[in-house]
Amino acid sequence: MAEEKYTVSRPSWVPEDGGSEFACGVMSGIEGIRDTTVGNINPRIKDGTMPLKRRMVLTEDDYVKGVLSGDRMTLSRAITLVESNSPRHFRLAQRVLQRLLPKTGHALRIGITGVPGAGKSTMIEALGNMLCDDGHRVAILTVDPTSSVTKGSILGDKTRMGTLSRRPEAYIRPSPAGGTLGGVARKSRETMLLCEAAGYDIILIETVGVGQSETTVRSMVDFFMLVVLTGAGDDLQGIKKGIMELADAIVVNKADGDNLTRAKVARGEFERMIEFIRPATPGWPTHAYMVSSVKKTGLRELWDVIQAFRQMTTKSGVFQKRREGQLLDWMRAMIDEHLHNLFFEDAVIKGRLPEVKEAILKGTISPTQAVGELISIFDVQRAAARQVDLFTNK
Ligand SMILES: Nc1nc2c(ncn2[C@@H]2O[C@H](COP(=O)(O)OP(=O)(O)OP(=O)(O)O)[C@@H](O)[C@H]2O)c(=O)[nH]1
Ligand SMILES: [Mg+2]
Repeated sequence: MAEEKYTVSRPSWVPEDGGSEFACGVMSGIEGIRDTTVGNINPRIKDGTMPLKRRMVLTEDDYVKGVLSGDRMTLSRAITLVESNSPRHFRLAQRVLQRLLPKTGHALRIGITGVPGAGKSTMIEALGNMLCDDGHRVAILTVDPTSSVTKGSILGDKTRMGTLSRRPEAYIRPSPAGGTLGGVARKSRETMLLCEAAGYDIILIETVGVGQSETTVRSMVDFFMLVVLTGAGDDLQGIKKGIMELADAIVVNKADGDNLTRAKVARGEFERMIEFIRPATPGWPTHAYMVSSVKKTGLRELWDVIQAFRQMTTKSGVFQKRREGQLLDWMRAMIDEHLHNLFFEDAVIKGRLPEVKEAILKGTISPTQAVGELISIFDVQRAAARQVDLFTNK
């Protein structure tokens, strides 16, 4: 019975034959641990004179040194810190990031999107292994605003990337759970910076083609590829022109076995379609390529394309210019989100909003008038708050 209470269950994504490299375990809670007679619990814990030992708290220095030395455990904890919604963690995370910033930016950032089942994870597994063999250190992140702790296909990716997740040169981190797309985007960007500071020189970011997540990932990577399937045909697999406009490469996956001929046809079709689309990167012609992630063909060629892209855009200055633009866009997006939250979380605005909405629907006030009124209420509120700050010397 005593042993039963200490059972450690492994998370569902750990492969069946996974060894000790999957250090993570979930321990079931023990009811009434302080007065339990189970096992050899320190009597001082039992009588409450010694507090239960918590996980060692890391200081700002611990985080910085640990991440810079490439320690995976500290990197994971730093990412958890960045993902935390607590204001105290947020402040500490920002101080850590500030100190790590000079060590970031050297990695090549690659985004991968495509419909569910297109083979993104399988491709990342194959490409990632190849790059690790070449001597690179590869971090794999996923951006999936729909995922949460209990649902979301991405959680299964550690299993799908079974061999890669065991390699010391690779680091896989699933999407931060839940939250707004803006929140997920900030956390993913900062996670990317942490991985760079930890010495990963290639960042692969997978995102499912839902909502705005492709645009978000495009805004944080240097090279963006769209993974497609054969049989594009007339319906274009529901691929919107907008997504094709974001892509630096279109990769027809599953070009193997019976599918090879269809893949060739699809590649030709995509090539023809691209001609009518504005390239995502100035001076870089987007093309369609064929790959089999299972047979591992076409991956070397794809990597050569990515290398050529880096060389060409670095030479033309487009690479640096895009990164600068991304930083400024990020700042603007965060200001937008901050102001948005400030407004909608204001108690007075919250109180007034229902009646204003009702008045708009009744037609007694126009949306423009309503906005004018709400903004002036908000302005007065802010001014009053500043006055209070002034008097209390805050
Ligand atoms: N024949 C063949 N099958 C493949 C290839 N790549 C992926 N698959 C299969 O396609 C299925 C989906 O692959 P995933 O890698 O999970 O696809 P995904 O795009 O990551 O899917 P989501 O994460 O759910 O959006 C799996 O059963 C893979 O084995 C390939 O190159 N050839
Ligand atoms: Mg996947």
